[in-house]
Amino acid sequence: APHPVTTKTYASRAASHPNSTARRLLETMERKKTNLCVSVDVTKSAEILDIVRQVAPYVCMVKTHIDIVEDFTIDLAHELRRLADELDFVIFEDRKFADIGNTVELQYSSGVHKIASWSHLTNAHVVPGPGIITGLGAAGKPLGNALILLAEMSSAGNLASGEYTEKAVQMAREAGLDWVVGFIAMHRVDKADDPDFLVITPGVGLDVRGDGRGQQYRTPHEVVHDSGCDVIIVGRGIYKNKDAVAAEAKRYQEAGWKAYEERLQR
Ligand code: 5BU
Repeated sequence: APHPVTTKTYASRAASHPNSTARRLLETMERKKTNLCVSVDVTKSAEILDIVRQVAPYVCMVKTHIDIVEDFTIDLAHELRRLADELDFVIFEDRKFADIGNTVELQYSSGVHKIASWSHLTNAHVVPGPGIITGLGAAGKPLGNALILLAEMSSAGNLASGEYTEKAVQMAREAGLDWVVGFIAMHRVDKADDPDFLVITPGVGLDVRGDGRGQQYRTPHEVVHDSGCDVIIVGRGIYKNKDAVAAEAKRYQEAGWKAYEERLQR
């Protein structure tokens, strides 16, 4: 049976959310009628900013891998943050932290990237145990940021399943919704009486089922309607064809929103 939360609107979920980043995300989704997050996995600052400007009308969130940028300066991060306010989206740095609490706090707040200062949302593996959540929280909570945990992955043969996934959900419950707001997962991993977690889902494509390197794609309908996920993450499906970036973003926005509206009818 579908999780009860899947029939609630994004707006109603925003209204009662204790975390300001999750609230902003859910409000943005409702206002712009989009559950699309574009993953901008290109290596030049100018190209990142160009794609972000093109997709902005169709997204609730932009996802980065800041460590792939060859000409990174902190100006890029500041410009992304400025665009997030001007063009109305949330920033998700897909950092996948995976170390002890003390180290991840430093990796999150310091170094050249200073992720906590500009990325509203980031994510962490649960393999180190709950210390990773408190370590990141020391840097991110005072800034109003949010954290999601990797409960599942999209790639073939990954080990995040079964008991591992259940333990990730248990760790989120214990952390509190004011900091850990949900999961990277392929389906609703939470239970009916859980807090209102967000399920954010990569591995989304309308045209192909894989990339030959382990990625596995499902359609927005499979992800949002059938599996009850909240946000679809699309990378190459949108930015690969340089002449159709805005058109592809619109296509995924429409497909994702239609799947959400159909889910509300269940
Ligand atoms: P794609 O081009 O749509 O395949 O990109 C997917 C993005 O999502 C890419 O940045 C990955 O690093 C990211 N991702 C993923 O594909 N699967 C996962 O389980 C997680 C992240 Br977590």
